[in-house]
Amino acid sequence: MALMAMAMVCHAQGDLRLNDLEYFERRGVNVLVFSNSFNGGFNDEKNSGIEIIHHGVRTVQGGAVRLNNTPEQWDLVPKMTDRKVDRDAGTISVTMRYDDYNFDSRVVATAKGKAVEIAVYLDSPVPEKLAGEAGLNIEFLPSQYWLKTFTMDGRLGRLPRYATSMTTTRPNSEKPRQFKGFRTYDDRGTGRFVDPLPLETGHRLSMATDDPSRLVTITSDAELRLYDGRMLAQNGWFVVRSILPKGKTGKVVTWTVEPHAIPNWTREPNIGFSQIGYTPEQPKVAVIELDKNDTPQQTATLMRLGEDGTATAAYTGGITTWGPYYKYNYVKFDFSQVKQPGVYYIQYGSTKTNDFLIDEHVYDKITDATTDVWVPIHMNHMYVTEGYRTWHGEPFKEGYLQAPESDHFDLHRQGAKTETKYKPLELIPGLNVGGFFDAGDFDIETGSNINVVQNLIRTWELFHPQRDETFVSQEQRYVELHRPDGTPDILQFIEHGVLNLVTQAEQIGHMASTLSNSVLDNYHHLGDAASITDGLHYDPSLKPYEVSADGKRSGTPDDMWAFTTRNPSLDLQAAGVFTSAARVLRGYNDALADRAQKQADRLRQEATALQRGSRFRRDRQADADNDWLTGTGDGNYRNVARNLQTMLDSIPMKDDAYRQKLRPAVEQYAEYIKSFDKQNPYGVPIGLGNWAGVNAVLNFGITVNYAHIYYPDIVTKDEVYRVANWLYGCHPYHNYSFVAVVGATRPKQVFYGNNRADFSFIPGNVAPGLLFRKPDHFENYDDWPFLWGQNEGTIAGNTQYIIFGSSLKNIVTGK
Ligand SMILES: [Ca+2]
Ligand SMILES: [Ca+2]
Ligand SMILES: [Ca+2]
Repeated sequence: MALMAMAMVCHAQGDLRLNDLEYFERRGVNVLVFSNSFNGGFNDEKNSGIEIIHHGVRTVQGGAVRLNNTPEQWDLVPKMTDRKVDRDAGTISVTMRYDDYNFDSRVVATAKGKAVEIAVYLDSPVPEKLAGEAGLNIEFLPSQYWLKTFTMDGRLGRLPRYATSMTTTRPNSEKPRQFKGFRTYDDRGTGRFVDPLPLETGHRLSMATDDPSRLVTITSDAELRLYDGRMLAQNGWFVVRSILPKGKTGKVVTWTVEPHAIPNWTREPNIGFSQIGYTPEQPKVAVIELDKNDTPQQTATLMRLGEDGTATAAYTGGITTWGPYYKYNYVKFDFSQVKQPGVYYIQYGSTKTNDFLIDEHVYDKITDATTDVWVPIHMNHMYVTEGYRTWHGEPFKEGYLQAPESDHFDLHRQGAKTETKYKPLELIPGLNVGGFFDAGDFDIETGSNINVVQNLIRTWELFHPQRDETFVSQEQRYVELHRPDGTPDILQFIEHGVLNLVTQAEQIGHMASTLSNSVLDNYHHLGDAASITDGLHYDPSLKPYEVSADGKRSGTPDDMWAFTTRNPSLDLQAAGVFTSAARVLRGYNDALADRAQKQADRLRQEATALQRGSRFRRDRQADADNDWLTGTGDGNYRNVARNLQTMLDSIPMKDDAYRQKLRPAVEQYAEYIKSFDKQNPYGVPIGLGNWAGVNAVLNFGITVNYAHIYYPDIVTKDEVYRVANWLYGCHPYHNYSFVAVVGATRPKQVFYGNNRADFSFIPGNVAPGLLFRKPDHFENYDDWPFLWGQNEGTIAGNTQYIIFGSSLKNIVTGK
C-alpha cells in the first residue's frame, strides 16, 4: 500500500496526463471527457460530457456542443457516435450527433501542461437552422460557485446566489426543437420563448478567483459568454459558451481550460460511521475513506464526552486495511468493545467526527419522520397542513381526462385505442380521490402505488403499529400532521392508497398505467401541488387562458390525463393487493373492503383470461423456483436473493418441514451476505446505475432481517446492522445520513423532494444515495438537490424503508 501511494505522489505533481482509466489527471484535478455520455435517459444530463472533478467534487460538467445558451432537462442532447483515446498523442476525441438536425461535430481534448485544450471540429458547416444556436458549452455547479468572485478580461464580478440576470424573448420558431417536440414552457399566448442574456462576455474568464479549490481559467480567441442557467430552470448551472461560427469547417472553436490545483492537495479523510449511533452490544466499525496519496494512521481513538463537556479517550485501537475500491483506499477502525452508553466522537489523526450516541434506544425513532411527516405530505387529493404551515392545497379538483394517443415525457405511453368507454380528452369521473404522489413529482404511478399499499399492508400485518399522529378526513379531504384522530395512521394510509386504485378499476375497468400531467410545462412544477392545474375543467371551445362565465371551465389545457393502455399483469398485481386490502380494511371500512374484493375477483378473472397465452412462462418460473429450493438447479446468489424473501414471508403459514427444507437456501444466503465484505469496504450491495439504488439496499436489509428472525443460528444478529450503518452515514463520499432528519447529528440537508427549489428536504425521505460516475467516482451532493439519481425519494422506496426500519427496531428490542 505504501509503495503504491508513493508511486502516485511521484507522477501526480506535474502536468495533466492521460491515465489508464482514460481521463486527464493531476493531483487535485480530474478532467473526464465523455466517460459518461449523454444518453437521453429522462434527458437529465448534468452527468455527462466533459466533466471536472476538482479536489474531489464534480463541479463542472456538460462540456459538449449544445443548442441552447442554458440547456434545460428536455432540450436535445447529442448522441455520442464515437470516442477515441490516443495515448501517445494525449488526446481524447469524441464525435457527437444531433439526429433531429443531421448535425455532426467532433470535440478533441488534449492535455497541454496544466491545462486541457478543448477544440471543436466540423466537417460540414453548422446547419442553417442552428447557426447562431449551436455552441461549445460547459457548466459550473452553482452551489460551489455562487458568492465567489470571477473576472472576465480583468473586469471583476461576483457569481450571484440567486438568478437575477437579464433575459430576452424570441419567436418560438427560433427555438431549437425540444425532446419529442414537447415544450418546457408556457408562453402565455405570446408565441415567444425566454432566452437568457449573458452576465459577461470576453476572452479570458477566471471562475472563483477567491477560492483556490474551485479556480478554473478559460481562455479563447472565440467570444466566451457566461450565463446563469437558473434563469430558466431552478436546476440550471452557470454556463460558459462560445457560439460556433457560421459557414466554417475544420477547427472552429478552441478553448484552453486550466483548473487550478492546490499543491500537494490531499483529500480530507471521510470517516464513515452511523450518525444515529450504536446499541451497546452491536458491532461498531468505522470505515475510513482515504485519498490514495494519504498514509493511513496506525490508530484511531474513540473520545467520550462527559456531562461537563470534557472529552476523554475511551478507547484507542489499531487501524486495519481493507484496500483500494475505485479511486480511494479504505481502512477500518473497530471499536465494538466500547459498550458503555454515552456521547462519543472519533478522532483519526487531525480529523474529528461529529458526536454520536452509544445507547440502547438509538433505533427507537428511525421510522417516525417517514410515517408522521413524509408519507402524509405525499397524500394526493387532500389539503395537508402542519402547525402554521400548509404543505399543499387539494390538488387536481377538475379530475383526470382520458389520455389521447401519446408519447410522454415521464416515460409513459397511451396506445391508439383507449381500451375504455371514454373518448380521448373526455373526463373520467371520480379519479381525483386517494393515492400518493410518486416522488419529487406529483403523478400517480399505479405500479408504485400498488407497491405502497403492499408495503403498508405488510407493515400493518407484521407489526400492527398503532401509532396515531395524523388526522385524516376523507370527507373533508383534509390531513393534519401531529393531530391524533383515534385511528392508526398506517390503516388510514392503506385506505388512502386503496381508494385511488379501486376507483381506477371501477371507473376505467382496469388499472391505468399512470395518472399524470398532460403538458410538460406543468410536469416540472415546483410549489404547491394544488396550483399545478387551474382546478377548472378544460374546455377546448374556449381560448387558452379564457375562463367560462360560470367560472367552472377554462381553455387552458392543463388537466391531468389517465393513461389507460391495458396491462393484464398490472391488473393481476392490483387484484393481489385488493385481496389483502379487503382483509385489512374489514371492520374498519367495510364498504371499501367490499369494493376492493369485488374488483380483485373481477380483475383476476379478466386478466387471467387475457394472459392465457403466457402460461408457459409462468410454469417455467415455478419449475425454476422448485429446482432452486431442492438444490437441483443452477441456483446462484442472485436467485437466492430474489426468491428468499417470498419464501421467508410464507413461513408463518407453513409447517416445520418447510422451515427445514429452506435451511440450505438460508445457509447459501448467509454466504451471500458475507460476500459483500469482499466486494466493497461497506459490506452492502452498491449499485452502479443511473439511479443510485437505495431500493436494492433496502431489499437486502429487509431480507437479512427476516433471515435472522427465522434462522438466528444461520444469519446472526450482527448482520442486521449492515444496511443501517450504510443508510445512516457509513458510506463513501461523505458520512451524512441518507434519511432526512434521521441521523441524530448530521442527516443530509438537501433532497430532490417537491420543495427542492428551497434547498430543503421533507422529513423522513430516503435518498437513493451514492451515484456512480464512470470510471471511478461516487458522489452524493448535499448542497445541490437537483440530481434525482442521487437525491430523490420515492413513495415506494420510502414505504419500503418503513418495513426495513420496523423490522430492525423489532430485532433490536427483541420483540
Ligand atoms: Ca413520476
Ligand atoms: Ca390517525
Ligand atoms: Ca384545468
